[in-house]
Amino acid sequence: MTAFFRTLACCLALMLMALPAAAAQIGLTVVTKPGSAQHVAAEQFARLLEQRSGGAWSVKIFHSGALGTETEMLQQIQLGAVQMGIITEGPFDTMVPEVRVLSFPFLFPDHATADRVLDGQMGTAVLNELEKAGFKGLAFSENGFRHLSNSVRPVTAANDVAGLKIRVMESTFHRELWRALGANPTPMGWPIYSELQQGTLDAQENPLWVLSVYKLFEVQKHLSLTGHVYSAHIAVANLGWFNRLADADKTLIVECMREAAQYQRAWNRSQEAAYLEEMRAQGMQVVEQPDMASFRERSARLEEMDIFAAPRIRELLRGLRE
Ligand code: EAX
Repeated sequence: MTAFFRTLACCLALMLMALPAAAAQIGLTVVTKPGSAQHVAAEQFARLLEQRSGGAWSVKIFHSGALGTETEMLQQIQLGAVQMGIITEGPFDTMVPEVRVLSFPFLFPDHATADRVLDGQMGTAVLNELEKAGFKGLAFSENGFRHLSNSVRPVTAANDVAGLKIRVMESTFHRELWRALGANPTPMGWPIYSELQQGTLDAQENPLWVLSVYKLFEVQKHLSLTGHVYSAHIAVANLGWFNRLADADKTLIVECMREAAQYQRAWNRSQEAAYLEEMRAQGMQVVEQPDMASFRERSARLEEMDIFAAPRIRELLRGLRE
């Protein structure tokens, strides 16, 4: 009998040892919903990390504003209430003003240039700036080139922007950009459908996927393909949490996020033509080639403003342009 129980205990112990250790879970937050650019990157990261760690890591994605606006999400990452986030470049502005260099109008002429610069030394330099605010910068995925939509009039040149009540991201830089262009900007978090519907806002600017996923074509008649700002997403982690990880885990997390970012950029770009078709089919009036020289001229003065005065900000901007 005793021998039987001993064997049984042994078997149970072996069975327990064979079970994988409970997976360590990472909370990862994005403001937008499934099907959005942020969420596609988050899902791909989760897939890669779970696979490559053999299930030792799992990822819980908080989406659709479950943790508030992107500014609030950044605060929660700083506090360690959630470990990671994939956040649009704009809302970093108040915490790490150096990040605003990424959003300088017409900085990148095309996707290939954005990739080359962000995946190179200058991208790393910007990611390193995040550490002073308690973030580990992991990778750049993308929101995409931002275009202007509004419910008032076709915008064919910068003069047409005059007085438009436009929502901008929670960012000093984006607010100043739209002031310089002559609009009346209000910084606020995402989403903004009801404000556009009710007319408290006339305009917004975002990549085309946003018009589709959030059905903004229902409340915005006019679309101008301005592509004024290349909008990166920055994947970040709480710095203290990240630094306490084993070296192998740090490497794995960075590798999976970089790969997820590459995957997501390709995915995002492959959708653009279809989104434009959809906007036309939904009845939006599209100005395909607005007079971008007029936008460039007005936005160039931003560089002379206080928000670009700090030597490190100037240095980064110069580096990104080279
Ligand atoms: O999808 O807040 C914003 O405008 C961001 O671009 C967000 O990704 C919207």
